[in-house]
Amino acid sequence: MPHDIKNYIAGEFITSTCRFDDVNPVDGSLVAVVHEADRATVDKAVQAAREALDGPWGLFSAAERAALLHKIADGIEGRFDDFVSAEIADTGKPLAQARTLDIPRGAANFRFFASLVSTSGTECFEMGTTDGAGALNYSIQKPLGVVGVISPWNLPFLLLTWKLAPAMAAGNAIVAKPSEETPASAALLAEVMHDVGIPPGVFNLVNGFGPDSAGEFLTSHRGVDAITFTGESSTGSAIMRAAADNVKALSFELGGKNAAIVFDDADLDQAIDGTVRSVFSNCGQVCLCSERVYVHESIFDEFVERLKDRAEALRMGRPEDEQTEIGPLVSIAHRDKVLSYYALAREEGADIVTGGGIPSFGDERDNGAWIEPTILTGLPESARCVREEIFGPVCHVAPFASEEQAIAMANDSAYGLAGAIWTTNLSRAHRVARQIEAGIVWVNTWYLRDLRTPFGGVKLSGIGREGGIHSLAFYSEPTNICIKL
Ligand code: NAD
Ligand code: 6OD
Repeated sequence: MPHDIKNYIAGEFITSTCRFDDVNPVDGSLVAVVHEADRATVDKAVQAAREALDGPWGLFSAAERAALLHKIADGIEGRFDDFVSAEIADTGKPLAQARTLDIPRGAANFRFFASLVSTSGTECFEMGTTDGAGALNYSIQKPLGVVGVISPWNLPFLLLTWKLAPAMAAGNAIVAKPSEETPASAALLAEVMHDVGIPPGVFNLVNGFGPDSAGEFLTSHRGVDAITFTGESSTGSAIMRAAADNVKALSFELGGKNAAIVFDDADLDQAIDGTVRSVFSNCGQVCLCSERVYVHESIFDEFVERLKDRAEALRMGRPEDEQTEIGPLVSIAHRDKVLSYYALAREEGADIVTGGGIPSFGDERDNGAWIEPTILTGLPESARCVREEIFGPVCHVAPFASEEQAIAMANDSAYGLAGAIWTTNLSRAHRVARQIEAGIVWVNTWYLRDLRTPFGGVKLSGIGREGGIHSLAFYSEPTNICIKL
């Protein structure tokens, strides 16, 4: 019997008459029935958040907020297996990944920002004055107020908590809307928040869709002071328009069409391992995944052959199977989108090195959103498949002749989120990394994360940076106090 996923407002779990299905992409089975928040429900959530700011939460010290954040992390760890099961049921991602990345990172996000807010200070400037007595400037950090958190489906828990934790650490009150595709881990988090005693209204959860639903009601709400959003670039544009009326603060982590560059001096085993990870992890549904792989012409054929062998060896299977390396896409609708790019690649003249279709299992998985890992070659750089984000287990591999050409090809994109460089030449690594137009560049690795570092994108890939002090800076409003001595 599928369970109900409710909204959580002012410390209470709220039902709704309008409901939608949460579907498992492994086999199309029903995971839960989700109560959709209408405009009045979103109004209530924003009101509850505002009242929380005026209540005890507004008076909590950073140390008190940090202590609560640690309790949330304890609560997540205490129900670790429930979170893992919820994330797997919504996304179909392998158990091994949910257990080692998605859920531990959720808890780590709370612990990290708890410790950062407990230890961070503010600025102080002494200045001279004409009377010789001087003046002292110091700044204090206030919360922005009510923060709307809108999150996507690819790493649902990791990306929700990545925004929630610093926003709460900085003293804001939250209205969060998870993706309609993946509401289950957020609903569990509401239970944890409730159980560990987060004051009512500090964390509110509303479920629903984007346009003309909870997403739009929240982003256009005049009682919301800031929106922090992760998702598609086109959704970012829509949210920007909706948020314009009361000039909300915005932090956007958007789409990518990330390049990997493999030089002829790369450790090829390492480069192949890393590229398999950077193309196919989470079935290609990580915003940081490499969808464009540029390989020096002298090693191109060998690289493509070895990448093909590795793609074909990926163990596709049920998420609960410890051996599974790749699961389905998140939904049939998303699979239709990715398949339309596989068809477009053929029309555009690509060579399909491997994949290009959907697997057949002969069991209930044929009702799921499974797709083949796919490698393309032979497309011109102007092809739509090379320019547009596909967000599936697919890359296009192209040869380059010189370092300058590789950099130019990597930068010839409307996006600028992440890049990966594979080389054993240290000077080249530094020289090339700084020329890549992206917010994050990895050298001889991929998706290695230190939570203190700035995270975000340039061009269509986002606005602003989060991570470490950059998150606390976004979620806080500094006030300068100038004392004439
Ligand atoms: P999406 O933009 O379709 O949806 C994200 C969230 O926005 C969902 O909660 C959705 O309901 C909501 N939404 C949709 N339309 C809205 C509207 N008009 N107003 C308010 N809310 C609205 O993205 P997705 O398909 O869930 O996620 C995949 C995309 O996210 C990819 O483009 C990927 O690159 C990007 N992404 C970026 C990062 C990053 O850090 N840069 C991280 C993860 C995913
Ligand atoms: O690891 C993170 O902090 C992060 N924001 C990852 C984003 C992944 C995109 O899909």
